[in-house]
Amino acid sequence: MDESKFVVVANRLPVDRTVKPDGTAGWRRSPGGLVTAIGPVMRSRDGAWLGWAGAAGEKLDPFTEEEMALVPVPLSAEEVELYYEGFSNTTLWPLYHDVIAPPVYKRRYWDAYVAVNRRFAEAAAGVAAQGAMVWVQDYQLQLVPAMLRQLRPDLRIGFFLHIPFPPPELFHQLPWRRQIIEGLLGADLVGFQRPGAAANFLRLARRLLGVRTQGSCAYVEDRVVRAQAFPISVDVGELARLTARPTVWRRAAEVHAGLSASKILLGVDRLDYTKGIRQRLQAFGELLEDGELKPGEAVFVQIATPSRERVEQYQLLRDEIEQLVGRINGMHASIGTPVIHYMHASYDREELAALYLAADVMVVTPLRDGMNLVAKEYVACRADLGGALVLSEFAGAADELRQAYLVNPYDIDGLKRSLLAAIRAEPEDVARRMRAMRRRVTQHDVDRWAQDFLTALEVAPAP
Ligand code: ADQ
Repeated sequence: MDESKFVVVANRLPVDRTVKPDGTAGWRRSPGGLVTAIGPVMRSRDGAWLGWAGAAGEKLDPFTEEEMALVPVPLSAEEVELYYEGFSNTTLWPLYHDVIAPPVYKRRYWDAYVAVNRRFAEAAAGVAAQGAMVWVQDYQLQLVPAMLRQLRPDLRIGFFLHIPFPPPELFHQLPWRRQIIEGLLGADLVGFQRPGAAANFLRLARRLLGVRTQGSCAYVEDRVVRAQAFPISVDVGELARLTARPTVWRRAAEVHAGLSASKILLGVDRLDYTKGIRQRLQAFGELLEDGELKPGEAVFVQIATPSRERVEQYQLLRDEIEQLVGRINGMHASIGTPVIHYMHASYDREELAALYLAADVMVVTPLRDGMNLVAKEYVACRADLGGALVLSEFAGAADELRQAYLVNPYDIDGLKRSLLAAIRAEPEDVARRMRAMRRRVTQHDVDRWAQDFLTALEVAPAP
């Protein structure tokens, strides 16, 4: 494969393996938002994307798919367990999300994280052309910037963290806290979802490493590292095209007609303990119990995508949510009319868009979330100005979507009040709020996010 002037490094490649109707194996673009955001830039800059192809122990040669040069980085089964399920999702994920679940600190996890990060850095060093721009993604690869800089001081290196970055009070728990900050400081530009996260990072660089900082800059030896917020967004154009399709409108009407309640409340999340699914169901259940809501008045549809199913905390969460759904339905449903419809499944974009259109109230209540794209997708789909958004103040999206019904998901009484207010809101009020939120999301879509980040990286002082 030729050397590339633009390289993306992410835990996963942007494609999933499929079996075609004729039985042969192939690849299909992953549904994730990252490829939507970066795909166009990749094609226009002739870029290469490095990542794991998704099957343990498999070694693949570079290949081209969807007009993108893809470079698979292999992971053994043990590395998937220790680096991915272990350090990434049992140590860093809970630590970076307010320790909602207790993080597990195991030296074996850390060793695997270092080894895998080194493999990614070496692979990137091997495909990047002289002076190329390399964009490293997310918490699984925080050591890559410094490792790569050591191998290739000529590169311009950017890093973007998709999840929150914790305050020093929590980050200090991490036995390898210095190494992580050193790893990130290898980049020229470190991007976060919220300004507070960038501030946390700069504070940690000062405290742990004695680095001098001023404004958004950290001075590391003879280099300047900038830390700044670049709030990610959604592909507004794609969602507008989807919701303009008559099939999607018909499906939305069908969903509404099929549910025997005047208002539909909707939750769409990966099944993750950070998403506050329990809190929102509890609030809904209590409204029915108090008699403030009648079963025919509102129905809750909760779609939960299976996620990280080999990690114990996720198995426990699934049991807990399913028990709660069962309990609330057991108390308030009648034959043929459950009060909660719960689906443990992944849906395609068209069905998701139809559900967004059918939902009178979108309920997004994470206990902590880097951004939360579901909230922005809902807003992007509601060109009709219908639909109220209940949004946790602990989601990055709350910085921009100020006209949502903002809630503290830990405050169940407050959550109940906001749900009721959203259910009973006057259409003019709903439209006024939605119009303002749409203005924001339309002007700051995912394309703008990628452009803003890459422009900032381009103007970073040359290495
Ligand atoms: P996630 O934690 O995965 O992302 P989110 O931002 O909500 O959370 O993105 C989820 C995506 O998956 C959305 O595009 C949504 O439509 C889709 N999705 C969810 N449930 C689905 C289902 N049942 N079927 C089909 N699709 C479904 C991480 C961070 C976030 C940050 C993003 C992007 O945790 O805070 O916003 O990265 O940076």
